[in-house]
Amino acid sequence: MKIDILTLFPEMFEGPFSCSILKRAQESGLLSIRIHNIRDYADNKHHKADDYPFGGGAGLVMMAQPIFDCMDAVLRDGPARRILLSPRGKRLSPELAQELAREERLLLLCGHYEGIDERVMTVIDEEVSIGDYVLTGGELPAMVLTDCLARFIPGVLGSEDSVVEESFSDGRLEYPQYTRPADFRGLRVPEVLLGGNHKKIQEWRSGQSELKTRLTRPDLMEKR
Ligand code: 4HQ
Repeated sequence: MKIDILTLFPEMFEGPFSCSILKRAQESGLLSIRIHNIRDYADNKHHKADDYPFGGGAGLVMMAQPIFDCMDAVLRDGPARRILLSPRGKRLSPELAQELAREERLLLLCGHYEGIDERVMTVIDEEVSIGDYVLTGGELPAMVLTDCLARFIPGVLGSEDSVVEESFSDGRLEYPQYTRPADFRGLRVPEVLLGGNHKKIQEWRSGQSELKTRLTRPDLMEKR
């Protein structure tokens, strides 16, 4: 899968995309991420990509021209599903992430400042939100979306971390996990996990998942 990200702050992506699973996914060719600096496409001499809003008001608005030209350049390589990260979009869910992971190519547009010239919406397919809170820009949401959907690309997770065993896949939270030592400062690992009875262990884990979910996220149980 190919993801092109359009942003005014390309440096923000350096850390999260060059570690751990996202790094490995790119190295193995399962995922290709390209970051594009919108400012590079501004046709004015100071490479200005934002301006005051018509009608007045606080803050700056991202200009249409640099975004259109950046999108044109990126889309010359072929079509992509074009997504704007925005609080007014459809809420990111495991279902949406899985659907997006099946796409050949995505273009993620990150807004900053007070907003984007509304005419950009004519070249956007859909808006996606990562939750009902306001961030300073669409960069973190683009990283969250990329991370979330990468897990659904076949081969990205090692066989040890299975996509089906994790939180939300069946509408329940994960059961508690432990590793060595069995006794840490007097805190003991539940006895059932130390014996080799796999049926008993499965039952315990399932019970814990249910208990935890009922306690902290009863809304998830409703959904099932
Ligand atoms: N933004 N989910 C970009 C968000 C947001 C969200 C606020 C997007 C600022 C400029 N995006 N604008 N929540 O808070 O996606």
